[in-house]
Amino acid sequence: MAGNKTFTMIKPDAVKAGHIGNILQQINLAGFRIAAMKLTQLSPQKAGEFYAIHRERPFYQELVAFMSSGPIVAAILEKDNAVEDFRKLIGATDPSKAEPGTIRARFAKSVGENAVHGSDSDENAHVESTFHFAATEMF
Ligand code: IDP
Ligand code: MG
Repeated sequence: MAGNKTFTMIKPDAVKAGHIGNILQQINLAGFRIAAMKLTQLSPQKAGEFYAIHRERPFYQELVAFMSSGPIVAAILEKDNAVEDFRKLIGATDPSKAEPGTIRARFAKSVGENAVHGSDSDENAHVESTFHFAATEMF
């Protein structure tokens, strides 16, 4: 059975551009409940750990530098079928290929600076949530 939680980050490009409010509104209108949320900044080391799965990819250094370049909004979102439904809501990694109306189509600048993160499995949603939040910060 599909889980009911996913993990997201509003990435530094979208925070800098002033899109926090519009992105959260779109997330809420799509039926997700905010179960945890904070404005924070990843150190290069923490960003490297978070994206360790992409260590061998050519864009890894660029990704780590970007994700630690400014504040992010980290959040846990709750809804039936959360992981899959949220991936649909954000659209393809490359915003030029994302469905019109998706968060990345509306707010992302490029394949690297693509406005939001969304977990790709229930297992990773759990790992990523506990990476960012203590039990006392989840509601
Ligand atoms: P996803 O975020 O849609 O799951 P992944 O393939 O898991 O995409 O890549 C993680 C993140 O790495 C992307 O969201 C994006 O910020 C960055 N990234 C992916 N592909 C590229 C690329 O070709 N150039 C630069 N950055 C990339
Ligand atoms: Mg991914």
